[in-house]
Amino acid sequence: MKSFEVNFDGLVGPTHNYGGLSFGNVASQSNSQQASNPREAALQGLEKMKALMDMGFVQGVLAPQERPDVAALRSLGFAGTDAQVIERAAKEAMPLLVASCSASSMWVANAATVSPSADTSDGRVHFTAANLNCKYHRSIEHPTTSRVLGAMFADQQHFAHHAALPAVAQFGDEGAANHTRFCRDYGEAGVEFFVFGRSAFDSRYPAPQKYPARQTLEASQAVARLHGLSEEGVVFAQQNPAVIDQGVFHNDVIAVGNGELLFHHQDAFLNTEQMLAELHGKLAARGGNFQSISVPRDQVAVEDAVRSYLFNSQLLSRADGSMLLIVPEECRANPRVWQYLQGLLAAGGPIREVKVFDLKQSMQNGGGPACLRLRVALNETELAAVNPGVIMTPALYDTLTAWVNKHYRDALRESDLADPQLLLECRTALDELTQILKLGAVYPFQIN
Ligand code: SUG
Repeated sequence: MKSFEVNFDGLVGPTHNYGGLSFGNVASQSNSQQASNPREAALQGLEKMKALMDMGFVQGVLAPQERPDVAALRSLGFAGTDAQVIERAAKEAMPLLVASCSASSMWVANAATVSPSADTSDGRVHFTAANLNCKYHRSIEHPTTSRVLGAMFADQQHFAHHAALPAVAQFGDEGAANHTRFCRDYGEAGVEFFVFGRSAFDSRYPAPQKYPARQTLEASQAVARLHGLSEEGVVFAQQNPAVIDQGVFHNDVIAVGNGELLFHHQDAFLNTEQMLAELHGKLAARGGNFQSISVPRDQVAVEDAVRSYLFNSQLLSRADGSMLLIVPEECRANPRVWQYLQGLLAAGGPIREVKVFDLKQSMQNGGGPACLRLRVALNETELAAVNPGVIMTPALYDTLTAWVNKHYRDALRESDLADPQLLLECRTALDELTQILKLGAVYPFQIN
């Protein structure tokens, strides 16, 4: 049976703004308080989705969330009508209003961890929503994420959904941003690669000193258990704490994997040789030939990787077996990174083409091409069981583009977040979106 890796991209929500909310994420911190352009952000994302669809990849779309999250503000003690809740939060606790307005659910690599059916004990595709417990503004995403994923992958014969792990730091889970999968073919059993930043319970693992390690070993192990993965089908590895302290807040800022290939920075991991040997051995036992490309620090420094998001790229397999790398414009703007990429192409390895996309609106908050997509490997039967409303088509692209142009503002500053009109605009837009994507009622304002 044929199988595919489907990329579901997060549609940027109407409140996209630069809140400076993510300590440890250099771009988020340095662009704090700048005016954002939500319309441009959403259109840039849609352009990427369309381009991949036009290249023949199966492309999906994942809906944004209701923001401002009035229910979250109510749970923090702000009361009254919705407009009063927003007004009081703006007056008494602006940082909480900003957090409740974040469009951060666009970075759907953090929505969930996904294990394809070929890897799981019950032969279903498993999803665990990420608790995103390290940052308040992200920790409020998972209930709606679960409802949206449930509406997209509703068929229980093929899809199994797990609630987010306990919302405590010991089980900090950032979803697919710290997970990748190696396989010979998407439909065959593979090796799932979980990368953690620290251990919550075992002090033998070092931890970063300056910035938080968001993903714990214990969270990764729990997800692997929930998904029914076998010992032979998993490898756990630790991220180098020194690179977390340089702004590598997720592993997908320093490494990307696809098929049999891991593309990573020399300094990405601890115990790299041992880890590569384990990946090689386990994939070989599944009939695969693991390969890695290590980018040397004397060609691309960690700082350049963090600025350019070279590794936050999408590594895609084309029909002829060669690979394509989707990178953000910032890679072309960085002479060392761009030179490295030219050399990589000239070397004639598995990566044969580099395509550049303008994702500046998202990049300024630390979200590159890979952050914006959730990969779901599906066989033909499973793909047929996905809600067809969320699969990108030329008609859906046109409809979503018109929808963005109709509902989105082209400038948003912190002071605009207190405007009660913004809440109404967002709800009107999202109500229409659930009809376009045929999701049913998934947002708190539609349910309560
Ligand atoms: O969690 N930025 C996100 C970026 C997530 C990127 N995702 C992956 N690497 N997969 C984060 O730090 C910034 C929001 C603000 O500051 O307004 C933010 O949440």
